[in-house]
Amino acid sequence: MSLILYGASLSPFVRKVRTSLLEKKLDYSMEMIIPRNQPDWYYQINPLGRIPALRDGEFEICDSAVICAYLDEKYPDTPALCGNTIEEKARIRWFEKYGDYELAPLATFTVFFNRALAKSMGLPSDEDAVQKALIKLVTHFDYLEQQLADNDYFVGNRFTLADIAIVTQWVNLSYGQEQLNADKWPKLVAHQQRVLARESLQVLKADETKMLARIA
Ligand SMILES: N[C@@H](CCC(=O)N[C@@H](CS)C(=O)NCC(=O)O)C(=O)O
Repeated sequence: MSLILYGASLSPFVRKVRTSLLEKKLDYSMEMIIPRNQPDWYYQINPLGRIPALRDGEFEICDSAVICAYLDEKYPDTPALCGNTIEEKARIRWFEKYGDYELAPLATFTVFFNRALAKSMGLPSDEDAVQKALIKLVTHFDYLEQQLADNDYFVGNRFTLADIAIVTQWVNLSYGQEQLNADKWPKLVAHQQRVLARESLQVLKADETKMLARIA
């Protein structure tokens, strides 16, 4: 098996795939691709230039959601993260989409980008945009708190890609010096801590801390 993941460790989408790979105990190597500084050859793998992309032998595929679904189907003897029943699969896809398309524009592309990345790229930080994003995030925190109800995990009350897709956005939020308020969203904070305590995410945290220090 020769899995190569293309990307950079601070991307929430790359983290989603790396967490899946670690949870599945699939060996992989990582080839660094920095957003906005992609080499020309990378556009042959992903014409959009976005990270992550995955090479599995001769096969190449991009987009974190597509990659995670591929890994579940290609390696069925590893822990299933995308659900077992049709209903579970659909619910997990919903939370993944929610994380990727509702949370990411606020938590990652606005808070994380302006607070943690902009300076290292020689760009101004837009704190006004950050404040607006933090206000918009409240509705999402409320919804997700309600969706957890009394469960430990979002779908089927066991760890799935739904949990990875949501928590990966909270990681970027924390790199932008923002934390969920445990008084307002206690279930969501407990869920975040539960997920972040997993070995997979602990391993990644150690790696990401080094990268954060480099861009500080
Ligand atoms: N839907 C994509 C989103 C990937 C994405 O937006 N990646 C960002 C980094 S976090 C990127 O590569 N941006 C560079 C660009 O758009 O040129 C996925 O899940 O893989």
